[in-house]
Amino acid sequence: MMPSIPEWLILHPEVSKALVEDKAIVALESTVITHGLPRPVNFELARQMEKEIRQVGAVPATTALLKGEVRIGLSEQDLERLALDTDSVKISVRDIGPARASRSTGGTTVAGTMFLANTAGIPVFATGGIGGVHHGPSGDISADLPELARTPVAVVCSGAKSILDLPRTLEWLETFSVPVIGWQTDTFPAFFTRESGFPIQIRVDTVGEIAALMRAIWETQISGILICVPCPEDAAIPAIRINSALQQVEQEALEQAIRGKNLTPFLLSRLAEITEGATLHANLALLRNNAHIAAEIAKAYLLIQQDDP
Ligand code: PSU
Ligand code: MN
Repeated sequence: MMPSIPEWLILHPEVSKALVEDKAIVALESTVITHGLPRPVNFELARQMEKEIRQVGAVPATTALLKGEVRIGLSEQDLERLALDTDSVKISVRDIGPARASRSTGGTTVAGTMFLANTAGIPVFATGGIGGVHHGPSGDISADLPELARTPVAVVCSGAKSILDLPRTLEWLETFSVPVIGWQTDTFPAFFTRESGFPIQIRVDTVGEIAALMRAIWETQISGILICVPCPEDAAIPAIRINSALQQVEQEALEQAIRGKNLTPFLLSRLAEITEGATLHANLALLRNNAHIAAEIAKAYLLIQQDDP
């Protein structure tokens, strides 16, 4: 069912058609493109994620702001422009209005994308890692968390990097009643590493189970649902290999007083430099895999709605 779309939200024709025809759609964020990955790998990855989704028979809907226009679904040309633009900004929910006013181009974060996907009536969204509670005394908590607490979109991710305080992040999600689901896992994945050792609430093993869970949850509460998919085994990095690099980049951020919205991009890019690209391979593999699984979830969720409305 097509919700009523506000006039400021510009849907790609393929996405509006999919909404009208009740086809499976997967929303994709774009901060990972503009600030999470180096150029030109970022463009290649963005295309590959869209391709994974199409191969499953769903429609990709990458969200971004282009010269102040709020877009859901980008043409390949738009995607390329966004990926190669060196002036693009990082857009969370509170940045959407100001970015419209200043006609900025930028990538939307998990929070920004959830908000826009929900406005368009798209319930499934794929990404790499979510923001969370940072280590140390900064008090930095990503706007991804409160968005997960209030916006009914299922976010398929590989947990969060251990540049974040994972136990505190999980506590936050519990306090604000966000269901956390493990895809074939009993612990929260730590992005490059498959197992963080921190237990999560529910484990599921099939997309059918996830679809049923999403429905049961959304019948009783309005919130996001976090679906955690570990990095594919052949690309994952053992915790022991990644931890010293993580400690080093955190120390650098502290010394250089990097804060606020610059913190996550700084940590990500330094991490890739220090590990000489070793992290990049895992990053790309998990993003593609999450896009694929999200597309299957979107299809299963649509089926369950149609079979038993
Ligand atoms: N974590 C990653 N890669 C990313 C991000 C997080 O491993 O690209 C991006 C996501 O878009 C996420 C955002 O929503 O960073 C969180 O930024 P902040 O902590 O400033 O809210
Ligand atoms: Mn932050």
